[in-house]
Amino acid sequence: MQLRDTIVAISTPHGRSGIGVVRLSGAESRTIASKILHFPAPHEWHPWTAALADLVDTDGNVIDQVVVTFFAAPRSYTAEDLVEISCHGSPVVLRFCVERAAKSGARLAEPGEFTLRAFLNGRIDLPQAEAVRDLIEATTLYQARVAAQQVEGSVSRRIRPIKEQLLELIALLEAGIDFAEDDVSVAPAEEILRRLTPIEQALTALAATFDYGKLVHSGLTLAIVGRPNVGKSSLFNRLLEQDRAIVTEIPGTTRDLVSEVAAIDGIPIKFVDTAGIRPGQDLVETLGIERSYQAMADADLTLVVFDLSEPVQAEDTALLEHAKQQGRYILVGNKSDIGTMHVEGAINVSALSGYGIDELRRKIAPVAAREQDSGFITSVRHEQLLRESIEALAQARKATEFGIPHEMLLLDLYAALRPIDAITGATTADDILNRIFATFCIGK
Ligand SMILES: Nc1nc2c(ncn2[C@@H]2O[C@H](COP(=O)(O)OP(=O)(O)OP(=O)(O)O)[C@@H](O)[C@H]2O)c(=O)[nH]1
Ligand SMILES: [Mg+2]
Repeated sequence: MQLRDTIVAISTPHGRSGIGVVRLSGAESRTIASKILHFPAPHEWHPWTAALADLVDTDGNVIDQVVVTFFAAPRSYTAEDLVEISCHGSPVVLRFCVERAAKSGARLAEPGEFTLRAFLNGRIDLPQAEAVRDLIEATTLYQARVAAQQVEGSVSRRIRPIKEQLLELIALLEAGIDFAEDDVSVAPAEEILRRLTPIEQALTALAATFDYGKLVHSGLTLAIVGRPNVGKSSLFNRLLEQDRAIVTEIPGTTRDLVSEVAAIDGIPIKFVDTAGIRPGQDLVETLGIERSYQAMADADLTLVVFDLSEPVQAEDTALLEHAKQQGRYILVGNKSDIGTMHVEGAINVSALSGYGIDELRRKIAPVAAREQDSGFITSVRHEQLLRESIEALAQARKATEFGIPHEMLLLDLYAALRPIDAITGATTADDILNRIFATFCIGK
């Protein structure tokens, strides 16, 4: 990839629309734009000002009337000279505009290259670039808000002071080694441990925010299971607030998995309604039951539904045991409007009347956690790097406790620093950069 080239791409989605934007970035942006546009009067490129122009073909025929905006370096998205041409949103016009720009000296942009340039030019760091992608891909407003905070630099703001402490410790030990003859006292083990502890704690706390961050970023899959007729499909419909699954009083109504995505408090949740589980039925139902078990295995969270209007049965408890082994589950006692049974640990609801549903929703999406400060991490990449760093610090702790020479200890500390740098992009290898920006689309 040549980063000196001026690049061009359509930055709006495919298809027809009111307007479509072609973006040019690089030193030649204005020159190239001038070749494909006709301005009504001799044109001065005033930055951050919109101007009207005609997009013309090589014979001077007008193809479209466009609005052109020039963003002067470094105050542009890429921190380079950048020209945005807003055409009418016709795919043929947009493609024509890009082709003309390409023939006039621009290169077609690679996926994510606009954002990559912003990063390489130092306008944003890596977590911010990744957050731009998340912002564009957000499916709920809450996800967008979290991504927007990260675009503002919320992740780096939390990491910076931790890195600072680590650098200070490294400097302390380096000084001890470099100036061993010059009477600079070598740091005693207690001093090193005293400085290591807060670094380890801060990184561990940050890594732990991923539990919640993952939920925000990817949402979760939720399976609703239980015996036939306990009201799974009714609960499913109630949680979705739509009549999606068939409900009847006949046990064995649901035969196959039914799934639908809805957001609870901004977290996208894929609800899966399943066939009621009971032994020895016809072939179709047996196959459906197999799928129910599979859905439970695939889910991040399972709602195990009991019917409060009937005594708990052996099948109920067997299913609950199964769910416990699979991971996170919530026990739900349904039909509380007519039921009198008490089930230990269950949230009582009525899918029919809506009673208890809000409480259940709050249990599904742990809103309480969101009130924590905004600097949580949502990226698997960040989590893995934090874990690497924490491991290296644990090594450093051991080395200190065993009185291992500081040269060796420093190796561990550098090993802890590298992943932190990789998060913010201070020292990131090209292959990692390529991997990150390849997940962008062209034009971003
Ligand atoms: N009174 C009362 N009836 C309910 C409630 N929830 C469901 N029902 C009734 O229970 C019957 C079974 O409901 P479904 O939602 O089809 O039950 P299911 O668990 O999906 O059943 P299968 O798909 O056969 O496994 C229907 O007649 C519902 O109207 C509730 O909270 N209260
Ligand atoms: Mg059903």
